[in-house]
Amino acid sequence: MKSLKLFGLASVVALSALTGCKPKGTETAVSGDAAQKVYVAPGKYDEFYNFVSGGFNGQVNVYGLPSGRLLKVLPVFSQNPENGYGYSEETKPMLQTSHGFIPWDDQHHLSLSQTNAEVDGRWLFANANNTPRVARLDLKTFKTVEILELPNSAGNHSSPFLTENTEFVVAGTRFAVPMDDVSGDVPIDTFKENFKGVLSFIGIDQQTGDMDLTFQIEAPGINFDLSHAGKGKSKDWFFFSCYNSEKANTLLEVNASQNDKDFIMAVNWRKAAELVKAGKGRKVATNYAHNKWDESIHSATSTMKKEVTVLSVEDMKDAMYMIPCPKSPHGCDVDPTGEYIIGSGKLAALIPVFSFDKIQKAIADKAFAGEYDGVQVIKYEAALYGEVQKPGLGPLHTEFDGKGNAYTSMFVSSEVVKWNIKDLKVLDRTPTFYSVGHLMIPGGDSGKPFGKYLVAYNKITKDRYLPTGPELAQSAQLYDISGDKMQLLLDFPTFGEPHYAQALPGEMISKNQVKFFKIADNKHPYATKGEAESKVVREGNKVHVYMTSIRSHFAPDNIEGIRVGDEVYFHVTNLEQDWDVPHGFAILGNENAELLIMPGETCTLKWVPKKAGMFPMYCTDFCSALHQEMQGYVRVSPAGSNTPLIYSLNNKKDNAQSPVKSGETK
Ligand code: K7E
Ligand code: CUA
Repeated sequence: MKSLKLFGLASVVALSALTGCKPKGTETAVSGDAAQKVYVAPGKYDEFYNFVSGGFNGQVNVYGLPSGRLLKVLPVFSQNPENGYGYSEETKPMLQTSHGFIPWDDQHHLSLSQTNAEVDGRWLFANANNTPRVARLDLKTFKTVEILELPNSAGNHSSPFLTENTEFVVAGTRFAVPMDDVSGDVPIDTFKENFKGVLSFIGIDQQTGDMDLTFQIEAPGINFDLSHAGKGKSKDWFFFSCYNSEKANTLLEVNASQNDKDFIMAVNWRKAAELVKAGKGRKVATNYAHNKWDESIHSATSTMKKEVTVLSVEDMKDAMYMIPCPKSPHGCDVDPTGEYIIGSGKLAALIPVFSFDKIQKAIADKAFAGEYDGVQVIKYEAALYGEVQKPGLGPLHTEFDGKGNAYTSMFVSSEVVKWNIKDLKVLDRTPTFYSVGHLMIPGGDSGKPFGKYLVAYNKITKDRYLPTGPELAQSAQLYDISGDKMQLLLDFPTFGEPHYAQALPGEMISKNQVKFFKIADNKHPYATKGEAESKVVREGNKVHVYMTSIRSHFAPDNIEGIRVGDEVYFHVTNLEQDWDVPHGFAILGNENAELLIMPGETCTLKWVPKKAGMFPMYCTDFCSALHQEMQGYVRVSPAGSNTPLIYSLNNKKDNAQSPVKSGETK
């Protein structure tokens, strides 16, 4: 009731700001209109997929817009018991790093692949903030298919942002840290000498999407916060927001807020790539994981890489510039034309808009105001197109509607502000509930936004939902931006904490979905392509169970002769060849998670029984009317016992078709 009332109130506030009239009886009219706009009738599809960062949940979450319905949680950087990601033997290598197996991360930003600055629906890139990594998801299967660790980095925040033809994905380190080829075991107060801010440039194979850490740039030891690539005329450039130009290493809230201006750093990535091709840069010894999913074997492999090419400030002297930007900038956004670069200073009372043409002219005219650690600093006025005056308090992020308007989130004043890019006039403002962080318009950071909706991802929900203990629901809010005035349509809860998001029209990817994996193409080394092939093989204390699942039984479903201390690998192949018929697999006492095996796929659960006894196993996914019958037993005998290894399906004495079989011993 409370939230209903508040929703009504919010609408009234918005409406009265619009019309200036006294709110009376408008509540139902406004919410009725809004309800219709977000209503997606049962059985109908949403118009957009909305991919939302999972924040400290570490995953990516898929919602439908405009309904706000949760469609799926996509495991990326965290183990996911729902489908065994990070628990099954096949997926464990995806979470390998130079620090070992890392089961969690903090996921902030997403980028959809682009062709000619337009969203193309092939891949989705995601960053891991804590242990620096970039992931690629394949939008045909909605699976994480690649994770690349980033050396010489810590806090991979300014990531992943990509060029207009997905040539490069960029990743800037938030924390300046000592390089990997020198000792990091140095006094913290040697920050200014020893700490570097490294930018990573990940080359993308245009056909396969495979990532490769092509090179890095060893930049000054500043904090890189966010980034966007140019597009159109500015397509060869990346722009990074930088804070802590003071290079403080303690009490940053005070010490990194001293300078009136920090920087946007402009980097010509095409020139940098040419320098690397021409042999520039030093080889830095390091260690980083490159994890790849191979769908033909339904398995991931992890490879440790040992070296990276690093360009210096000196190498980059004609290809990297600083632009002063007030004050502790967070978001760094480029408009659809590629001409305007917007820096959102968290502590600034205005929003500076820089002109790409003016930046180029300033470089040609050498309109520099000095150097910052060897990087030329362009004069503020020489790069500035203009300032949006009195936009609100605490600007964070800006998106675009493709009609010449920009929308900036205001964290402190809890509002979205719409302004015109040409004349920099504020056109509209609407409250968010509360403390908006990122905002997103479908395609809103590409050259061709789809417009129509804007979603605000908020940091605080306070009184918007039924309370849920000390931590309240995380939340997004959907606005209609098709008219002159923004209209709040819907609140919907999200996984916490939401940061950036991307969205694209449903039909761009729905038609390309993989429905099942062909069993004939399954090259998993432990695949069992028919029940007749199912078997149990002992190799010392390792036992491999070649198991199949089909509605509604496992083969085999009775196993004896397992001993305490064995390592048992259940390699379960789902024989179904139909859309949306996964089977699950779980066994009493297993310490990892279930498996959820897609049709045609093989997944492996490792199980080490700790005591003798009877261990039931079952299918966890309600797959048919006889799903509850999809179960079996594993008998475990004490270590050293000589219970024979036998396995069976339907082992009745009168059934000659399926006799009890002896397991092989190798
Ligand atoms: Cu939440 Cu992009 Cu990590 Cu701003 S960041 S809000
Ligand atoms: Cu298979 Cu339930």
